[in-house]
Amino acid sequence: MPYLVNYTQPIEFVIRELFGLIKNKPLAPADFYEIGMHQISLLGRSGIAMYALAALDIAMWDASAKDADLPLCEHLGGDLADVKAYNSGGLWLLPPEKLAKQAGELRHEGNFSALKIRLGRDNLDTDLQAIEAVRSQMNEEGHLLCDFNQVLTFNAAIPRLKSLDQEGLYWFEEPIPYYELQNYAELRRVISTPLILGENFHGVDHAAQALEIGSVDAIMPDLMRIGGVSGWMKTAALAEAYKKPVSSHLYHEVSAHLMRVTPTADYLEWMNWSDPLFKEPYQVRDGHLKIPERPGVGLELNRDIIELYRVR
Ligand code: SMN
Ligand code: MG
Repeated sequence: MPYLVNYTQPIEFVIRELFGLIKNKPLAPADFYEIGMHQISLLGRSGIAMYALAALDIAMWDASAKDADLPLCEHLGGDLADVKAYNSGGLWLLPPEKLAKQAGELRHEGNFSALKIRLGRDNLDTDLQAIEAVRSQMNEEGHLLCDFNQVLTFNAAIPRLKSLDQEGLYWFEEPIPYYELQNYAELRRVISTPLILGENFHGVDHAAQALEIGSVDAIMPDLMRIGGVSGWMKTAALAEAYKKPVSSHLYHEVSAHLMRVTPTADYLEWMNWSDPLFKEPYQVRDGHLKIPERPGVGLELNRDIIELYRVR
C-alpha cells in the first residue's frame, strides 16, 4: 500500500478543524475523544479524520500528564517499570543470505532476545531459509516473530502457514488482507501458531469486531489508527475482557506508556525510525524499553528536524 506524502495535508486540515473544539477550553482529553468521534461521524469514524483526532488526543493526554507533573504512564495509573520489546527495525524481504548479518546487528542494538522477520516470499523454501539465517544469530529461547504484511491469499495461506507451524514462531502477523476477518477466524481453526493483527484496526469498533468474530489470538493496535491514547485504552479493556494479549505497532514513544496500563500487555514493537525527531530519544537495554522519568510522554521535539518535514 503506498503511503502518499500528500495525504499529510488533509490530515493537517482536519487537525485544525477539530482543534476548534478544544481551543481555550479546559484540558479534558476523554471528553474531546467522545465529542470528536461524534463530530467525525459524517466523514466516517476512521481514516484521515481518525488520524487527525488521534493526533490531538495524544497531544492532550501528554499535556494533561505534564499538567499533573507525571510521566504519562503514572498519570494513567501505572508505573515506570521496563517494557518488554522486540526489535522490528529490519529483516524485510531480503535474500536469506543477507539476513544473518542484519539479525546479529539488530540483536546487539539493545541486547534484544526477540526479533521480527518479514515472510511471504515466492515460495516456502526461501521463507524457511530466511528463518534459519535469522535463527543462527539468536539464542534458543529467544522469540522470533513474523509478519506477512497481508501478502498471501486465503487459499495460499493455508498450506504455507501449516508448514510454518512447525517452526516455533511466536506469532503469524497479518498473513492475509486485514479486512478478511471471517477468513482469519477460519485460519485459526487449522493453524496452531497464534495469529495476530491490529495495526490496521481502524478504531475501537473494528478491534471489537475482530475479537467478537474470533479472528485473532492476540492484537497489536496502532496508536494512530486506533484513536490515540483514548482509543487504545478502550481497546486494551476489550482485550482484557476477551483475554487476548496486546502488543503495540510503531509509536513506541507513547505506546510504551500505554503498555504499562494494558492488563494483557505483551510485546512493544521497537522501530526507532522517529528518533531524529526527538532531542533525547528513548533507550533500550536488555531488550526492554526504559521509560524516562519525565512529565508527559517525556520527549522534546528537535525543531530543526521538524522544519524539514513541515507540511506547510
Ligand atoms: C510495518 C508497517 C508499516 C510501517 C512499518 C512496519 C509492519 C510492522 O507491518 O508491523 O512492523
Ligand atoms: Mg505488521
